[in-house]
Amino acid sequence: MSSTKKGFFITLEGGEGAGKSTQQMRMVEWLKRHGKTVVEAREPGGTHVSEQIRQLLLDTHNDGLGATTELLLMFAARSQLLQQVIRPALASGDVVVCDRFTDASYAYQGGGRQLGADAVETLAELVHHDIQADLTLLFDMPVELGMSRVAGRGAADRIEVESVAFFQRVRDAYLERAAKDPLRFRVIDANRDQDQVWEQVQSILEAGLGL
Ligand code: Z5A
Repeated sequence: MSSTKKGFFITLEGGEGAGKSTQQMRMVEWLKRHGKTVVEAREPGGTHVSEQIRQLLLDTHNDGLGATTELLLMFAARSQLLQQVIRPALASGDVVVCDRFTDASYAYQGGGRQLGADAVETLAELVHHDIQADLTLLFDMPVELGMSRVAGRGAADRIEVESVAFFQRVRDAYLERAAKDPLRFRVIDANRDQDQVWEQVQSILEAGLGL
């Protein structure tokens, strides 16, 4: 944890349909019951400006958006979220729970779009050299299974329409990052029922926060 903050920063990562939002709801409720002040966020999004950038990013009409433009927009949304939400909350000692953060840029833009890790690292250094997640839960499952979970929920957005090969690169990039930083990452087998996944999440939180 950086010396400039007192709070605790938890991020949730994984492919689509991995169950992040489902587990985030349980986490937040559980943390509050344990007396924590919790600030929730999601990426891209979480502020007025960042939600507008999210719309740009996910709109299927923007099919000509270049990979580098996409990466820059992810970091523009992130920079605003850090300024308005994450930095103040951590400075106040809160627990911040964020559905995706910079690891998603390494996975989707670095891996999926094949921009590579160096481009992402350069922007991460610029935007939040002083802030890193304290704990990252990576919800991992086979790509096709995740896609089948979300298949019935309406029109796919601009990123969801990507190929299985794209999402396989995303998964590989996530697992590679997790292997390089085992102290921060916990890889969770997301291909189990919600209660089994939650049981593991809960024990990770207990250990991570000393509860
Ligand atoms: N993106 C990026 O490219 N670069 C970046 O830097 C960042 C993001 C920050 C954001 O979309 C997109 O932006 C995302 C990555 C990209 N694109 N994709 N693809 P989002 O936030 O709207 O989408 P998402 O993060 O992929 O969310 P999701 O698809 O909703 O997945 P989820 O939150 O992990 O899953 P869920 O909503 O909790 O569950 C999905 C369904 O499965 C739902 O019906 C649940 O009831 C069900 N579910 C959940 N858990 C289970 C279990 N255990 N068993 C069975 N069914 C389950």
